[in-house]
Amino acid sequence: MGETSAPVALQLCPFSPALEAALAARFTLERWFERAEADKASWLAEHARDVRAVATGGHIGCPSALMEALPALGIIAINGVGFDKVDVPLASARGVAVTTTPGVLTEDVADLGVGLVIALLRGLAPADSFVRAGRWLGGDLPLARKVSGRRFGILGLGQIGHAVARRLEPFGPILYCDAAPKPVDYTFCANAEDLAAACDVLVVACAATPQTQGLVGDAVLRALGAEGYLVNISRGAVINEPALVHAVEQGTIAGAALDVFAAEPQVPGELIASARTLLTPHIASATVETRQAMADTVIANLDDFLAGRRPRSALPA
Ligand code: 8YV
Repeated sequence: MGETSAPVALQLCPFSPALEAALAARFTLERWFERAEADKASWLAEHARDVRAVATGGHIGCPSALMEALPALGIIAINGVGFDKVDVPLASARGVAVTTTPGVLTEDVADLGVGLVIALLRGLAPADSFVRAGRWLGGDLPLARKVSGRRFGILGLGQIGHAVARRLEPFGPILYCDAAPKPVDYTFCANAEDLAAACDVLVVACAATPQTQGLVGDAVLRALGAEGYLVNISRGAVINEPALVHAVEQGTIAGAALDVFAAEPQVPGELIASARTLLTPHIASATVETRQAMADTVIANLDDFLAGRRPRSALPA
């Protein structure tokens, strides 16, 4: 593909070297996230009509104003499964396909969910710090809490929630909440509050939608209670963060393990300061193997688009 004839793609966030190389082999790539804010309008004035594709992360999506500024845009290829940061109806109305990477990251996200459950209750992060700081020489670490035998509540029994549930089955009973009961042997709870009241560890695995925005707020945290733990591998938006800050500061829940945050990479100082929290920087799909599989899916979708086919994992219009 000749450099001058390659269609233009906007890259909205950093990707793995392999994905960046594959994108660069197909497109004239504009590294939008590196362009100074002050330069963006003039760049668009000159190049907007040449942009055919946007490549982005699930956590970034595509601002609607940017979508609307790109008259020849044909595809928004998300390197992830979350599409909460893209106005899909707007994209459809503009004839823009929105693609994700379904299936390939389910196992990793579920693995991390279970890892966070165990790490939170068993205090793995403080235990590691304890040894490294030489404090073992001065005595034993305070006791942690048992994982086996707990009741696990899965908020959102989609593909990822299901994979978390399957992994947690050997540890204890599984309860879940979703829009409607599913054909599974787990205990259905009609709403998030009932689920939180009935479980010991609440794992948030639902998509971020207008319906789930702030779903885990004061009432759900109160229902989870002072012996209850919260794990979030979904989106920060599903949790009312000020309510969570209050709950961990007051000890009205026992602890929280969080991979996602409302305004990430900004993390509230109170959550960082708390001994009740375990914090990870949105790493649920961040393994070499899965990021390669995600990259392959992104590229397959873009190749479909460039060949004039409907991209294989386009969201329903
Ligand atoms: C990624 C994600 O961290 O799939 C998603 O929606 O949030 C994650 O897998 C992100 O999309 C990487 O670009």
